[in-house]
Amino acid sequence: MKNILVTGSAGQIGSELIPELRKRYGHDHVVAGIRKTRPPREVLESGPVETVDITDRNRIYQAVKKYRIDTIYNLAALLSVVGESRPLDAWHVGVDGLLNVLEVARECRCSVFTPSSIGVFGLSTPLDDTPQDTIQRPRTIYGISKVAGELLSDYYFERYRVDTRSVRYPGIISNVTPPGGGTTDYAVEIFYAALKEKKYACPLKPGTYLDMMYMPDCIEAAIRLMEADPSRFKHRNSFNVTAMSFAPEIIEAEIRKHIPEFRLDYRVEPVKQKIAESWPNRMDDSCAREEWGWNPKYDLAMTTRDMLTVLSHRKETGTL
Ligand code: AKB
Repeated sequence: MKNILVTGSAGQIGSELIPELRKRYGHDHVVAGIRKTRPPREVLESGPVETVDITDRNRIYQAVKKYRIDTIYNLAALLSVVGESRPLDAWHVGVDGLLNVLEVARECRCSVFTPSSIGVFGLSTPLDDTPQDTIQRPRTIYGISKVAGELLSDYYFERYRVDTRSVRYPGIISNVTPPGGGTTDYAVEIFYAALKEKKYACPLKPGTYLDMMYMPDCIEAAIRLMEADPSRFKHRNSFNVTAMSFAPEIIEAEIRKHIPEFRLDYRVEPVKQKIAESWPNRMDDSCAREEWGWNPKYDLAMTTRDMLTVLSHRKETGTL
């Protein structure tokens, strides 16, 4: 039986990963590490909760000892756009924080999952069918800290045999906790706007293709990778993973199949546009498929149907 600590529990991924981990491994075996922001009620009430700020190594150490933790899902991070307005914080949490987690993991023999991102790539990377092993010269502090995180995680594996694993997530589409501060957030906001206002002002230009994934696949990727037999790994930090790639006008067309009156216009935000243009159009994730069986279930049509079903229900019950 595993004992798991999740940092960044109030975030977009943490608030949905924790309930799934608790379902699979037992409610008392999954500790939600929180900081200032409160996670959803379900996370707070369904199992143990501890205050864990990853920039404080001692707090991580105490939580790991108290709950005899053997696996850490280290989700605490600042996303790409907010990182550009707070670069020192982005580095402090993304790199100093990760180093603290890795040090505790080395001492206490924990496995560590840390999400990386499409943000690790830049304009000198091949943007179509982006290979697993390629040039990584990002221009954002978020991307730079994620590259550093990938390298540190591999270093801790090579040097100390800490079992570090990670994936390069694309934009994540979800309906529990909003992402907040990312370049790909438009692909979540568009669904709320379509239902509430029947229109949306998109911050990215038409033709801006980006990789995306629906939350159930995002969670499956993390858990499946952490459960995988490492004897098949040729890589660890980090695997390209994607489920779909689209530009704003493609998701607009998909939403209009359900809400024909929906209209998209464009109010381009230069910071987001510049970041999006430096990220892949579509990654090649064949290494993840071969080395640990990555196999996403949700394409754009299924994601759109499910998002609109869930959010429509919330609209009818007055909770949207
Ligand atoms: C962001 O847009 O910053 C994130 C990411 C792709 O890493 N969603």
